[in-house]
Amino acid sequence: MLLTNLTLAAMVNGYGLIPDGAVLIEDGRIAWAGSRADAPGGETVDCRGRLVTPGLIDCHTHLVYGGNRANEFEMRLTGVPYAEIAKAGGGIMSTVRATRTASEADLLASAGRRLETLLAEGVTTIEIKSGYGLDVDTELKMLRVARHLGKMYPVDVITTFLGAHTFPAEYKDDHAAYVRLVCERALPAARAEGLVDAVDAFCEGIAFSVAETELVFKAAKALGLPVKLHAEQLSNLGGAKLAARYGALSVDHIEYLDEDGVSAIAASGTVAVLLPGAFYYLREKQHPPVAALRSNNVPIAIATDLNPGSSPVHSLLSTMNMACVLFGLTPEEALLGVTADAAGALGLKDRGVIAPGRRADLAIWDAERPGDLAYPLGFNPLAAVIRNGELIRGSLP
Ligand code: DI6
Ligand code: FE
Repeated sequence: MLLTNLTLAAMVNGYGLIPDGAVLIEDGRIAWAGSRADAPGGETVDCRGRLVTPGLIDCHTHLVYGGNRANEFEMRLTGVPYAEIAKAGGGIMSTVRATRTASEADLLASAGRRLETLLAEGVTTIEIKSGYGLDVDTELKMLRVARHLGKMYPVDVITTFLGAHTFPAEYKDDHAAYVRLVCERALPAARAEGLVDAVDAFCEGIAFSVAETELVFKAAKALGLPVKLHAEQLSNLGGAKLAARYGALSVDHIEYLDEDGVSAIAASGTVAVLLPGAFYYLREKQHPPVAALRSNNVPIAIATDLNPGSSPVHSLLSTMNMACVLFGLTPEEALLGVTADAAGALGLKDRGVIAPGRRADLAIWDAERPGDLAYPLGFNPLAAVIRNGELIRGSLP
């Protein structure tokens, strides 16, 4: 299939814009991409001048969970801080209670609805974390649901084990025992069932210390799993530096990351994942060090962080807009952040750009230029999606 008459944003060295472009797809892969004038032959599909980008990648979500935390949204707006709600047994723990009692079918249904809203904006790959179980059975249940979503919906699901999300009530006076449960029981059991693609932790004053996080990383490495980290979201504990030492795929949030931390992740090739939805909902003041990330050539990804507490954001396009308005990213950086650099944050080398040999995961937009994607808020110009070389949404031409 040869797609022609399109504006191509290949996302190679920035937009990699080809105004009158064409893409040849063979066996689910991109066989060729370039100017229409140079296009090889093939069964031609006229895209009527539409914009074509790689399929979008949401590289950080907590999509699977039980319950809802609208009550905490109301509390925060009467002045109760996020960390205080967490300390009082709300926050992550209230979602843990709801997730433990939810059946796999309930979780599948609620997460499926959320997933559909993301797919309607051209998402073809999504990362989903556990972390609302905090016991062996529920962590595995969440990861099974995540894997199941990848079979039910036309999307690739990358799973991340986040047993070290917070300390469950049962272990509030024995943190060391919970860390042992995570490292010695939950993670190996999840791994044995093939449910884990990467391991994450929440390194923060209200969650895991740097030393506790390191134990989780050691357990991950012993099982041959890559790591990533929720780091320096609410304070600067030095989690990103630890993550860099373990060759982390990404460090996420990083509002409080300092120059030293930026140098460390630059040296380790770790992707910086910015989560403007959480910054927006928590009405944070501290901005991530975007200028330092740029000057150190650190790849910047952005993601929804979709979760019921700090980021009930169900739109990657809106997240791109927030990254521009709140963090000062350019629309070009925002699009790289949900394509090429989001692939990097997941350790995926086969997608995120439109180039020969990569997967033919493409989003086709009723837009004239790539800057049109980050510019509006609440407007979805998606026309069609091709995944693995097959049209799975919309119609062409
Ligand atoms: N950081 C986050 O943004 C989410 N988890 C985390 O460690 C928030 C999770 C929640 O509030 O439910
Ligand atoms: Fe998160």
